[in-house]
Amino acid sequence: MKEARFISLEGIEGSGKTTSLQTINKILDKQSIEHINTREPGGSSIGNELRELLLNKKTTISSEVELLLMLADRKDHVDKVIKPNLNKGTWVVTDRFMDSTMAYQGGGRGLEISKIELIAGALELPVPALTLLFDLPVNLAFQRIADRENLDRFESEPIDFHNKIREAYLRLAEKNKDRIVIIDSSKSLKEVSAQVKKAINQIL
Ligand code: Z5A
Repeated sequence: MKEARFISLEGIEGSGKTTSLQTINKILDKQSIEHINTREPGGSSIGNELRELLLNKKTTISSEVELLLMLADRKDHVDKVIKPNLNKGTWVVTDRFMDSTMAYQGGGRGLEISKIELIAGALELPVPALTLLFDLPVNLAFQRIADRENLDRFESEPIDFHNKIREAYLRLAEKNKDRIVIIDSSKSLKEVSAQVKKAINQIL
């Protein structure tokens, strides 16, 4: 049995993570690799309740409380879903993980990165073997999701917030070249799928 791998998908809103999950699933299925798809926030049962709270536009919380709720969601997700699956040999592909917190609560909300690292450091979180960062200009991502109704608490933030998040992601990629692969998500679906295949094949 191949050692189970932990893969995370990251990027700004509408960057194409969910779309590329299908490509990844096909590659893993072809190799008969057992895997699960999960997401944050909301990957565990209490996580679903936290997700509702975090995405609800009526929720008014400070950036610090938002950070703590994201980390609470992550700890429960890791303990109940991610670690048990990796331990039994099942690969885990998660739509968002720790880099989202660094980019959104750090880059977007402006919380100090060292403080985020200090709190998260106490939680014994696994580090993904591979992170695919779906990168594209914010205006293109927003054009792609323009027909969405009822924007959530993050989607309703101004464009500048999302630009800061994109920049924070690119800084993370620069610092973690061993793990983060940038996917140029501004390209066609076919071209994006080819980039994803290349990255996944490298860890097979
Ligand atoms: N958040 C946080 O602040 N801190 C944290 O620690 C964590 C999360 C874990 C969760 O939102 C929010 O929580 C998120 C950050 C915050 N909010 N924001 N902003 P979510 O899970 O509801 O939303 P999301 O993760 O951003 O998903 P999304 O908006 O659905 O985006 P996506 O999955 O990356 O994109 P997609 O649905 O695959 O694609 C979007 C559209 O583009 C779709 O119509 C596709 O058909 C189309 N598409 C995709 N690729 C292409 C290409 N290549 N060409 C043309 N069209 C394309």
